[in-house]
Amino acid sequence: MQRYESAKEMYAKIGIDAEAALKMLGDTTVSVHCWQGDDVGGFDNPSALSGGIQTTGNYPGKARTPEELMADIDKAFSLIPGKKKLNLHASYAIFDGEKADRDAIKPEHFKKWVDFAKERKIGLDFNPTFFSHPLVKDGLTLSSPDENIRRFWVEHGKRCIEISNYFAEETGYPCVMNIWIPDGYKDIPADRLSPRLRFKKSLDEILSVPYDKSKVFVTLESKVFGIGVESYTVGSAEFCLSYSIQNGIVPLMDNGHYHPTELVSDKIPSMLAFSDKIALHITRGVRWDSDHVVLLDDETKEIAKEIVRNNALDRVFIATDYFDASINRISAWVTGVRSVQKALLFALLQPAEKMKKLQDESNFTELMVLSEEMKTMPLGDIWEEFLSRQGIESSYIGSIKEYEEKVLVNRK
Ligand code: RNT
Ligand code: ZN
Repeated sequence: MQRYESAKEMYAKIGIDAEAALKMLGDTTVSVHCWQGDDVGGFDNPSALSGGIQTTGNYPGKARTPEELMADIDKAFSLIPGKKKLNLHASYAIFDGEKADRDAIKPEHFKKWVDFAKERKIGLDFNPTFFSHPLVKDGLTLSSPDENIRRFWVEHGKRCIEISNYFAEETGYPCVMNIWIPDGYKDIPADRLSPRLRFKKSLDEILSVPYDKSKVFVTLESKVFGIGVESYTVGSAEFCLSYSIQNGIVPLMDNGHYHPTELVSDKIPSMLAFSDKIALHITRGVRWDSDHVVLLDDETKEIAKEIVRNNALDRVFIATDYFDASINRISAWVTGVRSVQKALLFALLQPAEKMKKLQDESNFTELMVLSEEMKTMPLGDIWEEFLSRQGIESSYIGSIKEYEEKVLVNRK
């Protein structure tokens, strides 16, 4: 308390209202991906993870059933402050009786997730799963030249829009439905345009399903390459941005999806100039799209700054997307989501207006000095206050170890 009061005063001296920052952070929702809990496994079929993404590591305690995954999410959520949503993939359908293939999944296969969300008063986001399935033919789904394959996946997309609508109706929270396809080629293709035109046609067909656009936000995620898909990706940045803008859906950027020197933080304001809403998958790529756990690092802070200083907290759908199987998975969730929130708090505690003014006055000397001074301000004390007001302990390793010993180690 004392530390908070003194930190608050320090911020007040440079014109920053820490209370207002805490309020804004408390009102910001982070959509937490369910797939950290089981290494992107899902429950709908035994196919290995495909699509050019990979989890590495074999830390004990991976969730094997919906019940285990739900328990783990509860554990993680109890250690994560602030507003949360749960982000599901279609592959997490729960079949009680007969299984339905991806082109035939229905809302009822997600009823248990809806019950889970309702009990916890949280919203649900959704993702069609265009990977880890035998009908991914030659690495292609919505862009496949095989009409049967393409149609199967279009049908999957349509079913997912219906499920997203159901999520929004039932939970009372809007649902963000993200389309990402792994389609691409390992080596230099002979034809780069036709697959993209087929993808475009498939998206048009999926989006022809009627849905409530005030409740379901369809996003389209771009990428530069995946493992085994090094030379060409159908859903490139230019393709996805252009399609989104032209068709009134929401562009989504994952900060692991570009060349290592390209920064999503710099892309955010460009997208905000053209799109009312944008969406993010916050991750940490180490040399490639490795999906390491998000940390409070420079790019995460820079992403947060671009959201906050452009007054865009209500225009950006913030989600996490990473999967590390080499460490305790609950800890991975907590560390990653808390890092996003800390970065947002860091951004909320910046004298943004003053800094903009310095830039406009070409006073780059003072801008640099002030930016550096901000880095050693007592952010941690404000963060601790955020946690303590919600009754969440700052240090979570003890709680996670206890859960590991009691629950996770028994999963053999
Ligand atoms: C893959 C994309 C995609 C997936 C999830 C599981 O590179 O980032 O968002 O990680 O859909
Ligand atoms: Zn992603």
